[in-house]
Amino acid sequence: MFEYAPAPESRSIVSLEPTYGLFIDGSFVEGKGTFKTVNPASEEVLAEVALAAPEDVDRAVAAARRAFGPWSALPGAERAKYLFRIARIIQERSRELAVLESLDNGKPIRESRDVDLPLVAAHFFYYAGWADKLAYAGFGPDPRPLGVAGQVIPWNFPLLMLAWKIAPALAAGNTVVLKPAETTPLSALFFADVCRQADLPPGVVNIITGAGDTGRYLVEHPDVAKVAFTGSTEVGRQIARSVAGTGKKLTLELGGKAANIVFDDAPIDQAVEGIVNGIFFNQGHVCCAGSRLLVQESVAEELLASLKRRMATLRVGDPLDKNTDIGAINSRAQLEKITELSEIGASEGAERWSPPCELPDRGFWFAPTIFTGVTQAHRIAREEIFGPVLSVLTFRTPDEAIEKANNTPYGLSAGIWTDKGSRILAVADKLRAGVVWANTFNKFDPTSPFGGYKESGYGREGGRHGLEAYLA
Ligand code: TXE
Repeated sequence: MFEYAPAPESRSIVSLEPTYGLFIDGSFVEGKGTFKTVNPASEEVLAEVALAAPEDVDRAVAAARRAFGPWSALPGAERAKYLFRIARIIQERSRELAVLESLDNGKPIRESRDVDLPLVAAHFFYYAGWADKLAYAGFGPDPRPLGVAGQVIPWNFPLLMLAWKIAPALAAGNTVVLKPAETTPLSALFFADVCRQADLPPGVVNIITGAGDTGRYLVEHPDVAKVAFTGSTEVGRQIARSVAGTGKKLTLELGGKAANIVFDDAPIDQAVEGIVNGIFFNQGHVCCAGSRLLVQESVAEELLASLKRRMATLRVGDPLDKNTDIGAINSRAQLEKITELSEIGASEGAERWSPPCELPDRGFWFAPTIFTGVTQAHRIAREEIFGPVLSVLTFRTPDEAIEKANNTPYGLSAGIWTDKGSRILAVADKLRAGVVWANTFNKFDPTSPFGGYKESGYGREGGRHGLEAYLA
């Protein structure tokens, strides 16, 4: 009998150096210190990476400042050429970058290859198309770039978050200093190499690696004109405070606790796929994850039975195996946070269920988990877990669903599953969420603005709105 057993995507496609420097003014340079980045699926050290000290950040910001004059003076069509070139090189190197992303982050190769990388290239193509049209697009008669953008990104979609931030910044004529997260610095450094390959003028993009202190120094730097941050609400608050009164333009994309609402007329099989995608995609390390399932009482039993059957088919394991559905948790710290909140959920009386699954001995892993019998008082219904853990609540009427969905300090995204188009419009209108998906979930496109209300932050990334954040 023929057995289909494809080999894991080879990591040999990625050639890693033992050490990586900071990318400043078009060259890799040493920093004051170093730190290690590990593969979360094996805990092996992938590389040693420079830790940027304040004087390194100063150098990077100074390089970006020098580059700003000539870069912003280029005709938009010329800037577009660089962005198109970057987009094409990303496409050419997409297998290498996808494997790298899965090694450093732990996400399944199927996702990095089929979701992250195509979207990264799409963002550069999309914003390349804008670079020569800014004057005619209603941004005002003379839209101007802001200057040096200081950008700090998280570890859940390292290269995609970089693309969301760098592509519009460059299209609008700004220069950039970007700091990736300390657990996933590698793809940003490979992106620096892409910039060199594209002959991007030195200083237009600078990548500094380091932890929170490096990020804080960057966003507080007086020569940074624009701050863009994606990460925890707590750090977002600190940044908002430090930027207040400085005249810097700020966008924040923070946490979420999205409601995925299933009405009794929804196609159940389709809804189950959407629920699985909503919470288990990228190990649930997704700010807009559908982490609260609100299901109408009359179909709850049927839906949960079907969801459990589907969850039993999910494969947890080697991120480089094309059959893997759920990869490694990005870090020990994140695993501890997920474990702690899951224990709290059980101790507060919710019922925990996971399918039987064997987890590897080494590395950071968490089985797909659902909690039923959750009430709004439970911490797992209120706090962002940022892992493969779903909290299930029920409702009887659409009004109750809306009330529960909005009962959160966050407001990033939501999902609606129903057969009635009129209900989609009526409910979506009342949900206080930046993105509402109907009969689908976690769909992204460079043309669509993305961002939140309330503690999920402010400002929009993507689409035309994403450019406004980088224009005076
Ligand atoms: O986030 P941090 P962490 C949520 C999620 C997760 C929790 C903690 O719930 O469990 O946050 O994750 C840099 N000034 N999200 O600790 O610390 C840091 O180096 C400037 C949701 O990883 O916010 C990294 O590059 N920068 C989120 C980035 O901020 C600072 C994605 C994010 O790290 C800084 C990630 C400071 N004072 C976590 N302190 C989402 N919205 O998708 C840290 N950093």
